[in-house]
Formats: sequence, structure tokens, C-alpha cells
Amino acid sequence: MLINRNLIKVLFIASWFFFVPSVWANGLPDADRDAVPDKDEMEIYYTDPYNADTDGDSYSDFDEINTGFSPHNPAAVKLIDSDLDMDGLSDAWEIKFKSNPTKADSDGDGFNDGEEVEAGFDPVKGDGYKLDVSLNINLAKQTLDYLLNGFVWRSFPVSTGKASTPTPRGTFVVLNKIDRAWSRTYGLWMPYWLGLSSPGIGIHELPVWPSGYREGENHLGTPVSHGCIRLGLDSAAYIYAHTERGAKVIIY
Ligand SMILES: [Ca+2]
Ligand SMILES: [Ca+2]
Ligand SMILES: [Ca+2]
Ligand SMILES: [Ca+2]
Repeated sequence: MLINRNLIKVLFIASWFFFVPSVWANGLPDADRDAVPDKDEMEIYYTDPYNADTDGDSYSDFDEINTGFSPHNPAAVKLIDSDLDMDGLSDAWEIKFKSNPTKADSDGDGFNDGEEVEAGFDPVKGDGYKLDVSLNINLAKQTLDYLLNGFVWRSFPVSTGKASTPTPRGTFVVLNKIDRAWSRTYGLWMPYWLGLSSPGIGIHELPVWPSGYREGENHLGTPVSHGCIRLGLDSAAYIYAHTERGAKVIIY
């Protein structure tokens, strides 16, 4: 009788561990009830899933993350200005790439997250796995955006086609790369040529005449080309080095 009563007591206590009301955020377990699911705290933000205010500054992890502040720093430091692990990638970008903001080399491949992203590699996957590179060209703004996994990493001024020779709008891919292409039509060099899947249209550095004269250095930001997308000196070399054949190019 006594044993049975104790057994019932034990079962009653044990039941608490199984039937305590669960705490959820967006349908996922949230141990510290800060509205950031445990999974996200562990895999994206690297905050403490058992402490609603990881850095103890009286602002919850949820509030800090959603207002763009670092949940790891008690000072009012923005995620974009914070680089906790000093790997060259801000905490804001670490969230976008799901890399570890508290570890310089997330995937342990010997390269820091910052240098991997700058070179177009995925900081989480290791083994030379590349991020998805694409280019967006805004004709109205005369800009070219270089995107990594759909996020704008760099933006440069361009000069696209003038009204009589407009740059075509649409979705294209990079078909070929030529260090220094020659235009037979116009008799000039087009350094760092990225040929698009639109006949005769490419992205390249400001063109150079055989005399050495470089055309249109003051034209970036103004549509004066024959249809191609002209980039400045440093930006053309950068885009050429970071963009492979097959990359998607959207012109709008
Ligand atoms: Ca939480
Ligand atoms: Ca906090
Ligand atoms: Ca990192
Ligand atoms: Ca790495």
C-alpha cells in the first residue's frame, strides 16, 4: 500500500516533466520565451536559448535582433557595425549567410568567414563551395549590383546604352569571358568583357581606342554606350574576377 502510494507520487512528479506546458515561438520550441525559437538562437544568432537577454543589457534578444542591434554586446552597437569574432564579416552579414558570428572560421576550412565571402565562397559549407553570384543592372539608376545568395554585396555606377542604342531589359546569363575583347564594329578594346546571352551585349570596362584614349571616364552614371554596360576601372576588374560563366544577369 505504502509502495503503491510512493509509486503514484513518483509518477505524478514524473508527469510534470512530460506535461509542463510547452513554450513556443512561431510553432517552434522557445525555452527562454523571448520569441526567438531555440533552433534560431543556436543555428543563426548564436544567442543563449535559455536566457532571453543574452548580453544582459535589459533588451531581449528578440528586440535587439529585430531592431538591428547586437544581442551579444551590452553597448548599443548595430549588427552591421559589429564584428564580434573579427573575421571581416559584420554580424548582420553573418546572419544572412548563417555563419557563426562568434567564430572566425565557421566551417573550419582554414579561411575566415570574411575572406571566404569576399572571394565568393560559402563560409558555412567548406570544400570550396561557392555562393550564388548574380548581377542586377538598374537602367534608371545606372548601377550594377553584385549579389551573393541574393543579397547586394557591392554596387557600382555604370553607363548603359543611350536612347538610340538602348541596353535590352530582361534576364540573361554570362556566356563568355574575355580579358580584353576587340570590337570590330567600333574599332576599340573592351577590357574585362563578360558577354551576355543577348547578341553583342556585354559588361566591360570603359572602352579604349587603339591610340590609348579611354572613352567616357566622366560618363559613369549617364547612359552613353552603344548598348553595352560600361564599368569603371576598379569595378570592371572586380566584377570580372568575381563572376563566372553561367551567372544570372537581370537588366531592368
Ligand atoms: Ca528563445
Ligand atoms: Ca540584450
Ligand atoms: Ca564568423
Ligand atoms: Ca571558413
